[in-house]
Amino acid sequence: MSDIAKSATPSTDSKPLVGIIMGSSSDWDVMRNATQILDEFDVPYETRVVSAHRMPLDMVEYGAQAGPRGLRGIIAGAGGAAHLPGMMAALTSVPVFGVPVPSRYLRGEDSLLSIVQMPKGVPVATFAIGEAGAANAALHLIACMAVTDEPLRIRLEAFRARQTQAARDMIVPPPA
Ligand code: RP5
Repeated sequence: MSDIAKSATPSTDSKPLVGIIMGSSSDWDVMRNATQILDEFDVPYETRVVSAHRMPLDMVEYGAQAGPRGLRGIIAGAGGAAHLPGMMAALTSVPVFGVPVPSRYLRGEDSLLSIVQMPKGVPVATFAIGEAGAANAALHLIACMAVTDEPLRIRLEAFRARQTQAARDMIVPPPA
């Protein structure tokens, strides 16, 4: 195992199928929304800070190892001049799901535009700014995996059915 893999935190003893990386530990409050979804679906993952500008060589190693280590997808969150998702997509053919993290001054609009505006040829699937984006990145990765994983597809359908029922049960105004 490489050093970069050793320094990632696995969610379980199982081999991680998903890498959740972020530019800083300050991104965790947003990115943990992706981990919560993967936990709910029992999809093993690892979490790791991989800063594109503070540790570029580690980022290169992580990208180079992602495929050989068996990762099926990488959820990458970053804020500001958010180049981590795009650089990761450049380093591996493992699909990259980008999460724009809200920034201090531009509320994450800078992060969103940095991640979504990839030039033709190296795509990053880009999600909403913040918590919803992190959760949806995990749900979309699960949907991709579920195409060839019937038990996972059944769990995803059940998740959606529960969500539908919860919306039908809503009343307004909400109870105090
Ligand atoms: C980016 O810079 C990180 O993804 C984070 O969103 C932002 C600020 O990082 P810190 O200064 O809080 O470490 O690289």
